[in-house]
Amino acid sequence: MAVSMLNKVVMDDTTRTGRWFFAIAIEGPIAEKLTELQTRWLTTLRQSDKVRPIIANNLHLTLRFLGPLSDDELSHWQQRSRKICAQSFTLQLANLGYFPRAKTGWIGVKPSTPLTSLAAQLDVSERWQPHISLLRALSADALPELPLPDASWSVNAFYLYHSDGSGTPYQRMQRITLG
Ligand code: 2AM
Repeated sequence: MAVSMLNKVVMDDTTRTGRWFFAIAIEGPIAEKLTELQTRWLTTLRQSDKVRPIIANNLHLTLRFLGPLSDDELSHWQQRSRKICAQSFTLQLANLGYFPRAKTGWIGVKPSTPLTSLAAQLDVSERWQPHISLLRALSADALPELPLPDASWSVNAFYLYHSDGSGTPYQRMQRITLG
């Protein structure tokens, strides 16, 4: 099993495969609201059996996708994350959206300068669009008109995640606390 210690992640056979990414975890009341929204969204679909809701434990907002990493690359990103300089900030849920190529339905967040600045410190691409994925394998002609949760929450940390690609809960390997 991979080991997550204070600020040290040790690669093992599990983590030499799979993907790594930095993300903000979505938990507690916000995760509950989004699970309800997933359920409401599913009821609007004709072929809901093919659609895969993201499990509550995996709800997150990706800051920077890293993909598979070598030991040296992991060490590089851990060093980078230790140098992040950012204060806690508030995020607010916004609109629904859809990525046709990824066949993913998501909910966005209201524009946030602290969020953009945090992502910039992780060298996100210009095309980065902050979102929380909710439904995979979704074929959407149009987005449903659903009552959206009016929710805001405080972001005090983000995580270095590892995914083995199987859809089981992502592992949080390192917590990076914001000031
Ligand atoms: P998402 O943020 O849109 O949900 C782990 O695979 C996470 O990294 C997923 O949540 C995924 O999408 C995000 N991600 C971003 N870019 C990716 C890519 N090119 N390939 C796979 N996952 C990617």
